[in-house]
Amino acid sequence: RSDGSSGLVHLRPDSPVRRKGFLMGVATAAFQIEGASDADGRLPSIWDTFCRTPGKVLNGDTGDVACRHYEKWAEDVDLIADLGVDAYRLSIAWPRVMQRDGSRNEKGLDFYKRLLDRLRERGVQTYVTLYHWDLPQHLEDRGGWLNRETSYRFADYADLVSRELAGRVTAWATLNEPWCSAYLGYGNGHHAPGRTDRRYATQALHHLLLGHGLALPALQANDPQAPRGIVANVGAAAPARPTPEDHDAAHLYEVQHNAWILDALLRQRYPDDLFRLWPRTEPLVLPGDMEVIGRPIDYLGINYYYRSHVRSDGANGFVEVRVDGLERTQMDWEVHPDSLRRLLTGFRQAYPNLPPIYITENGCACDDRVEDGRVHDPERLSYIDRHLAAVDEAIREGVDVRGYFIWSLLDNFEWAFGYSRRFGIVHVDYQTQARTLKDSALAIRDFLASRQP
Ligand code: PNW
Repeated sequence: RSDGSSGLVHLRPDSPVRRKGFLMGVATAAFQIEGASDADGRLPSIWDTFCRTPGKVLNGDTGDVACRHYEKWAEDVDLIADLGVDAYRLSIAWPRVMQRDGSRNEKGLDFYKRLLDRLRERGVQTYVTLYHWDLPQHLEDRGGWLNRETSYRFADYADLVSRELAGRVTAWATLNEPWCSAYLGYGNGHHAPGRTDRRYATQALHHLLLGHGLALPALQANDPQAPRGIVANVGAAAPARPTPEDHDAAHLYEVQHNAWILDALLRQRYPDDLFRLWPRTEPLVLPGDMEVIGRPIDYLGINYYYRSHVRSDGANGFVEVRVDGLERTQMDWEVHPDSLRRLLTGFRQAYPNLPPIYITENGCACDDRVEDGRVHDPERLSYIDRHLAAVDEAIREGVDVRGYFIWSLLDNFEWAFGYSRRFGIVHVDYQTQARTLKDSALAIRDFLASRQP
């Protein structure tokens, strides 16, 4: 094999995941790779502001340059196509394509038109996310996701983009990981805009989901051929001790991460347990909101990375605890593929109307070894292999999983960790901007080339 490894050894030889009909892709997001943060009329986003706030992002890193994808897009498309993947998941930067007054920014839109056209020429399907966390700063200045107005502005943005890019996109996703936007952005402040109040988190989440629901009819009207969905991060928790209290804590963790979003989308309600956990944080829900949020979607994107351990906080909540002796990635996240299988089968049982699922992100940051022009990352290939095997098991247990995207194509700006954590299957030398396929990418390329119909 070109990477010297034995390839995907955990994924069963007869798995449907090894067949051509199962969609295999790589993923990125605009702010994390594009750079060119003030080119061609791009407006500042909340992440530009956050990066400039001392102490928020490791080493004071910013998205100003990132992977220079705004210039190197054609080379990057070739990289994607040469890997042999079926699909590329990318996001559109809202502040690049829409001006303050809501009108279009033609130069920003042209960038995405060129990019999508080139991907199509090279035979790569495109999964386009409208919002991967880069809210225009001028909207944050008016309250951001705490302001219901932002939901309507998001629907306007979705309308504009889907009108402009109709016919060029394989599938749309409205939001990436609204839990992270709400909880990390407005709850604990680890992400932009860095606000810290639990009441803010429930309110922000409600407005994010409302924006999602409001955007769906515009996507349908402007680009009826392309399926529409949303991408949710899901969390798994195990009790730290085998006590009823800690079991309940683990349950609450999963309510807070998963049911909060999925119940709203698929049952048109927020889970009661959420307000047991967070009393007096009910969002302001107006009549009709839950029906808008629960409008039908064509697919659900799931992002999964790790399992947590939690114990009861002695009151009504939970606290995360670090358990020693577990396999962990460079993010200190536990590697636990079976949790992905368990969550997927659990969702199938809990939600009779669960739409088809795509794993829209999975991957890891690890200590890559650069040596003689090669980049050795055996942990990454093993991580991907074992998670694909878990997806295979979920499919055998009856879950309709149609595809899997590796996070990420390139090493990139890893949010609060800046450039210190590398998730790419392709190494980026930030001095020269040279791209080098890591061993994992070589193995995945071999795997993709070997697939049978
Ligand atoms: C996701 N957490 O973020 C994002 O969609 C990507 O942009 C990101 O690069 C990737 O996962 C890796 O982190 C997350 O703290 C950020 O649980 C934080 C968490 C989960 C997902």
